[in-house]
Amino acid sequence: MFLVDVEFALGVGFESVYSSVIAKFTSKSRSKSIKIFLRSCCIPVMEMERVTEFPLGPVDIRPRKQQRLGWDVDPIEFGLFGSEKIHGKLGEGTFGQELECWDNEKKEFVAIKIVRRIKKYRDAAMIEIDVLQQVSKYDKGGNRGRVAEHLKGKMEAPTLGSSQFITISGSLGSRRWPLKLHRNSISFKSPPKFSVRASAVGGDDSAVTLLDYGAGNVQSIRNAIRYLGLDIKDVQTPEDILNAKRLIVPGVGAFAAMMDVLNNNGMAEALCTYINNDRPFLGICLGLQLLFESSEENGIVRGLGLIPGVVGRFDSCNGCRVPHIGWNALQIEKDSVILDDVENRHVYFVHSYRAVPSEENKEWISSTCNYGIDFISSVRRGNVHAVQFHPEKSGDVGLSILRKFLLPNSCVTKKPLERKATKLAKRVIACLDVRTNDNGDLVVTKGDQYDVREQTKDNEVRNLGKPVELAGQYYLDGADEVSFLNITGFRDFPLGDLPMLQILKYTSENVFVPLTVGGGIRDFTDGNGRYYSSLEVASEYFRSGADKISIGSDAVYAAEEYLKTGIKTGKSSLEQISRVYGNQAVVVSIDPRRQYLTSPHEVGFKAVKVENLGPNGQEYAWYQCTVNGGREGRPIGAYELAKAVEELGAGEILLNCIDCDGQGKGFDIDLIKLISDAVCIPVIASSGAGRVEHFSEVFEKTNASAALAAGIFHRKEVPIQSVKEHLLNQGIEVRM
Ligand code: 1PR
Repeated sequence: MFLVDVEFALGVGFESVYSSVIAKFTSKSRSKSIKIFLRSCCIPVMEMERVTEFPLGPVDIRPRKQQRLGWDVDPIEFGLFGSEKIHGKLGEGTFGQELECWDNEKKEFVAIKIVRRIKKYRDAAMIEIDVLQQVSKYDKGGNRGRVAEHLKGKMEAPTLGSSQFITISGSLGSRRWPLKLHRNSISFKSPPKFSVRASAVGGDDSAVTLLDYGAGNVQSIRNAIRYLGLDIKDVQTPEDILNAKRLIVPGVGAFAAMMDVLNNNGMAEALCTYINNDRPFLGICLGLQLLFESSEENGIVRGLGLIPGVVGRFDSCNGCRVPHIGWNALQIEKDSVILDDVENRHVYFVHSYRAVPSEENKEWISSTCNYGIDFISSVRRGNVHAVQFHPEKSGDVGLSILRKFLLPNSCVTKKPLERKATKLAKRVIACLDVRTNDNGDLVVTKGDQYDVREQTKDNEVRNLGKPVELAGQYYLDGADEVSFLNITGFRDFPLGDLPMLQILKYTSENVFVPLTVGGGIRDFTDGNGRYYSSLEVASEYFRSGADKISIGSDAVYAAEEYLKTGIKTGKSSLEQISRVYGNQAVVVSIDPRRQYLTSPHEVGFKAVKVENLGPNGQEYAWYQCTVNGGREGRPIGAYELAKAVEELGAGEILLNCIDCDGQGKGFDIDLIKLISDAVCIPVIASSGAGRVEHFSEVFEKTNASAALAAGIFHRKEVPIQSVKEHLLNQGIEVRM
């Protein structure tokens, strides 16, 4: 065990690796020389791997907000976070994460674990790391092995304490990636000796093998596995599948993309062999669908063909909103060890495609669910399990399912059952509006009609708590989802806003219900001319633990353009992100303001007769969309916007109302009815909740699928459980 000083700053070429992560950090540092950490050479190995999947351009370095950001988030976390960002496949934890590192004495790579941060020291941070084991496994082939081999020959190992530069150049495929690291960067606080020991959680035998085929976000399942105390071994080759002790195939992304990856590298065949040999397997969502003969998601695409049947789309004509998002009940059809105790509880689904029961596949079916029709919610044969829902997002019920699969001998205490789940539940969502206050701290705030400043002399930003803490609390309190809205994202660039990414990352480690994040998702060109696509921004949010992203302003511009031209360009953030991550992952957040009218024909937008008359007795209103947190009204109504974004690929609508926000007088029923009747995707009612009765009112009078509140939860005026109990008493199904 030893300590390492860590410093970063500008100008040593390392920026070509770390992109905006370092940029943000370096801009905060007052230093003009970069000092790199962890015996420096650990980074290139992983960087090389990263380059093959998501090349980053030159770094964006500009001094910004130096004085405001302070040291609230320690730079080392940025540094490691940066490496994690680059090496998403190697592990997501910052602390507790394993990294490769060049052992100068042994002249070989070793795995290290970041144990804890010791303290900050001037412009540096000190961390403590543990050396776990030699990374001999990386020498055995696979991408990591090849990269490690490749670099070994070229790398001149650093001499500690020297002040020269080391230059490492490596190439992978046609790409060259030169790095320069400053040797002076590293100073050990105790003798640089590695104490080699086994991984804390056990070696490969205790690891869960995870097939991340790269088609989407699998961060949530990683977090859940780690939460249960297990290591993750990523599949690199078909042999890894065949050698797995327990294999999880999580399912996110599109069916065709997944099958392409599996077929092209021999993994489909390995999976069939593994499953036919009755080895422990758990498929989740797409991981269930791939077992069937084919899916209609992207035309007709063949699956593994192990279970008879075709995966088809839910039909929104029968009154059900598609995607099927939310907490639904299972009908257990046969004994399935992992689903013991689950029958009467809700689990979380998010999908538009499903397989249906038939004579041919009935021997596989362990449970079904109803959403307009009966569909297959889980299958089991021997040690092979697959579920259509997401256990990693199904709270403690889901964790218990995973535990039964991963740790079959562990004893799980049954939670006493209060009610029986029968159908899709209405969701209760806690929302955290987040922004930096005037001291540079990222805080949960809350506005009155979007004004988040106190009405005091200092006019400071209202501070209602710490984002990670509050989100964790709401999860424990029974929130069905948690949303973060980075409310100044429209003017700040989210990839420069690492605290927000950190918040998401830490929250997702302990919150096992869906997490949505919004704010600032748009294409962006920085001061150096470096272009970032909205897809990159969204990808970063997903990589940090988001299950869904929410788009505000940019969706308004996209809808305006679409309504003007009638052409779907495929280039808007909405279209791009939903194409890659699926529309269930894309929420559009609408911030409308009520505009009263005496006649519905006064404007060219859809108007409604309002229950509460306007200030001059007006009987009608249209709802004008705004951008930039309500600062600018746009020539488009909420109705027109909702219909347009549904066509462009939104999977859900978060429907705010500026007039009602923070007022505690109830949701805008006229608006929510208007929009929830107009679209076939789920609508989340937001703004104005003040009492439990407001929740039952919105579900009784409109077709909203979920209701979101902020102020009453932050101020602890109404507990989430009270809302749910009230809804149950009113005969409205909720998850308890
Ligand atoms: O435009 O893509 O950058 O996204 C910005 C996001 O930030 C949008 O989702 C927008 O709604 C949100 N936002 C921007 N400014 C504010 C603000 O409050 N000044 N917050 C803001 C929106 C609205 C709700 C709120 C409910 C419930 N917050 O989500 O939580 O109204 O509140 P209540 O229960 O206390 O009434 P972009």
